[in-house]
Amino acid sequence: MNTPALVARPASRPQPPVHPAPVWTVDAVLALFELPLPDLLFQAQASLRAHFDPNAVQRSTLLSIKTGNCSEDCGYCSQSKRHQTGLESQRLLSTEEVLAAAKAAKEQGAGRFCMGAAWRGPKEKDMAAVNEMVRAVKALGLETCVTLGILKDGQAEQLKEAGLDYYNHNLDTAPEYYGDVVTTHTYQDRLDTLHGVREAGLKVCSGGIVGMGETRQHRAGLIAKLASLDPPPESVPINNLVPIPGTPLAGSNPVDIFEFVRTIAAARITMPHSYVRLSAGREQMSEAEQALCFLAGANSMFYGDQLLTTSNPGVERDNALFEKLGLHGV
Ligand code: SAM
Ligand code: DTB
Ligand code: SF4
Repeated sequence: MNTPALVARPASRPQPPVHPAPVWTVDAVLALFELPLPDLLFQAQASLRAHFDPNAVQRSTLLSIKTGNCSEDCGYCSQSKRHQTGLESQRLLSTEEVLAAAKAAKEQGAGRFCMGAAWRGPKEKDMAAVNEMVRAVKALGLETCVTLGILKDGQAEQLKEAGLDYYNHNLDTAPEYYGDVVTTHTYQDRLDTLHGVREAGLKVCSGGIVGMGETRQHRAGLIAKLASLDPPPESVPINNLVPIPGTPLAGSNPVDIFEFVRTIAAARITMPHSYVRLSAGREQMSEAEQALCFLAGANSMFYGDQLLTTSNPGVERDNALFEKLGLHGV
């Protein structure tokens, strides 16, 4: 019998997995939405279990580092200066203020700290302060994420250099519905920023909002667009619209919970390697509704009592929910 010779392998660095994006058409995603709910949930669970620990939930804590007085007219947003929402504006926080919040988030168990600014995009003079915040938060051993709006050439590279892990920039809805929600920038502006973020070597966090008066076709269009980014975003936040009095979308009909769950499941199935985040809107959901979202493949959430300008279930409530469901946070 021949004994196989032991061959020394050349030392090689582990390579990041390459997941070429299959092209998801809107019709193919619509077909998922139209499945009977048990079939859809079964597919979503199978996909989750093939790639992730199905009982682990990634937890990110949000902080608004610059609040309100935004030039843009996004119809859902409390922070646009064009909407009378009564929100109090707040200049850019200091690094010390940000660091105190990040330390508290870490102590509570968050794995990632996300800093959001109500800007169309950062001015060059803002970048030094934001870079300093990223460096300081990263040094705590937390993953870092920022959402600053549309980036100009070179800004994503600066953030990468400062130690940023993720850039959040949502497509928010289907391309053909975006103009009904926002008129001060375009869908193409959003895609261009996502492209620049990728080119700079950052991880992408991009998702959208459900419940803005869009149709099922639009929801499928959003998911198809996200899934067809090459590669797809590593993190996909699915927000349920938080209606803000004074915004144009305040009176939107709330979307049926099963339709929201279907959107999560469609994201899970079409982006099997991504974290799908059950994002804004949990405050308005029952525990059973949130549990359905986890069954549909959500494996990430915002953790902490505050989103950007609205509230989120506090850590005690979330810890109790995890205990009841047998989930663990990461
Ligand atoms: N100004 C930056 C931008 O627009 O990209 C970053 C902050 S912006 C508030 C980040 C995201 O929060 C939006 O793209 C949207 O998906 C989400 N969002 C804002 N207001 C919301 C609301 N009322 N309900 C649900 N999601 C909301
Ligand atoms: C995302 O998709 N949702 C977060 C985060 N990315 C920046 C923001 C939710 C905001 C909800 C409304 C508010 O608190 O102002
Ligand atoms: Fe400004 Fe962002 Fe709100 Fe739009 S979503 S108004 S860009 S803060």
